[in-house]
Amino acid sequence: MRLRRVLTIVCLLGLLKASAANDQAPEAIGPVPTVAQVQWQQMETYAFIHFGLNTFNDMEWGYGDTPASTFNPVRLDCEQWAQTLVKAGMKGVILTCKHHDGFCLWPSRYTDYSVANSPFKRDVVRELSEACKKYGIKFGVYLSPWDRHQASYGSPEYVTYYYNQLEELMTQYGDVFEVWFDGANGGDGWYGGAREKREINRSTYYNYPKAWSIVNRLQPDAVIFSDGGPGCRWVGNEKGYANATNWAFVRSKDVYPGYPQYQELQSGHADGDAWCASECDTSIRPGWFYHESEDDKVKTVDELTDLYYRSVGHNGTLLLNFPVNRDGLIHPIDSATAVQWHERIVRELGHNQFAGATFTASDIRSKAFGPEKMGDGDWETYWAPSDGVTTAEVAIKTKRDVTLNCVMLQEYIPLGQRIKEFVIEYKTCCGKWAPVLTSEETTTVGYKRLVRFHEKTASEWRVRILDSRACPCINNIEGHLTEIKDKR
Ligand code: FUL
Repeated sequence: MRLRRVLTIVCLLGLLKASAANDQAPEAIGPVPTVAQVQWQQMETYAFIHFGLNTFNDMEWGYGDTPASTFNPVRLDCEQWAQTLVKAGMKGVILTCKHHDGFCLWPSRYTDYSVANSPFKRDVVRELSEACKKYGIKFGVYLSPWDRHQASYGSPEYVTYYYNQLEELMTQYGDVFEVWFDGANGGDGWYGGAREKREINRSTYYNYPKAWSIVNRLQPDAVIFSDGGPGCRWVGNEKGYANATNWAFVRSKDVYPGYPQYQELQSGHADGDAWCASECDTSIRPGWFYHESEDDKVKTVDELTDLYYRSVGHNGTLLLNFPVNRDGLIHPIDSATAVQWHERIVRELGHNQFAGATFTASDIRSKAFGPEKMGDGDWETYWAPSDGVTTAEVAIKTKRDVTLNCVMLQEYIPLGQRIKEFVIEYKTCCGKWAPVLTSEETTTVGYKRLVRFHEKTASEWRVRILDSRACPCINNIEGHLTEIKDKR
């Protein structure tokens, strides 16, 4: 009798302990993002601006020998850029403060090859950074390491010059959200002033860790872009998409600016040791810089929409370039297209058909992590099953039949990227579960995964997690009907 009572007490204590443990959030599974990396990924879409001497010389990679006097954007209006970008849903903009030709859009005290010696004279970096503040978008910096103008390029002196310019940009223009370290180096390039080939060892010459320490010291919240981060990574193509399977990790010891196996970056490294989500960069036109001959080659709203699903919807961000024209303005074709594209995305993803639905999960770690957290619109709350549960399902019952061709999933990434494989199903009219079938792999999720499929109509849906690195933590599941019907 006594023994039974003791055993009962022991069991009760055990249960209490277990439920207390379940009230705790799951432990993070590394690698995990910093707060700045999470905030950066939440921006989702932001703009690139390529503008400089190339704009006036109809070039993509100027040699650095065209005179500063050719730069004269008489109608330049950075407020027009910022206002256009806001209407296009962009949360920030990164400016080519200096491209490979070495011409500086700000009056750098370290060179005379800048706006200061052009007829234009004005500081474009200042004007854009101020317009960003005025219109509420973030400001970022591109400073090309490769410089075809500087006579010292190739020697240690140039590297000091580069750091000095970086310091100027990090201290003179307010907060910077991202700094872009371009891996391009055109190994056999022809150099303007010296007219010779100068080869450097890309992985050692610039001493990137030192450059990054300058950014970290002066702009601690800035995310550093390069082929392998450390803040965010190149996606391994300039077409603006990531693979459907896309890990936010890289093997930090393997990847460096100029990494030859860059195609791997389209999916990241499942076994990576560093958090380094992908940024999908592309231009709204074929070129990065403005060319009149490309006025009729602006990407269409359909093309941009598809890219959104394959960048933001594949656990990346979209960095969309606008080649500012010789007047110093975003061309009206580009701005009209970008604004219509944004309106289209808002239309397509602005009406969640799972709003008000009932969510039921196969396992819940505790009430605080219940399945309704996926439909509450709060990004900080999420559904999580018990520790060790790596196969689980969530069923969604809508009040009436809904027609969908897209499901959005989001993981709570501060605790790491977890899901390795999933399937989306709907209940057919004869009461059987069937997969919605997509033309893409349904493997990783990450910050955001948009899965498109042929239209299906049902009131019961489910997401089955088939494999996960640890118990899944999902903070959002939405159902949508996009305009490209039956595309996939
Ligand atoms: C590349 C550069 O060579 C292009 O000119 C452009 O700036 C693009 C964004 O990155 O590496």
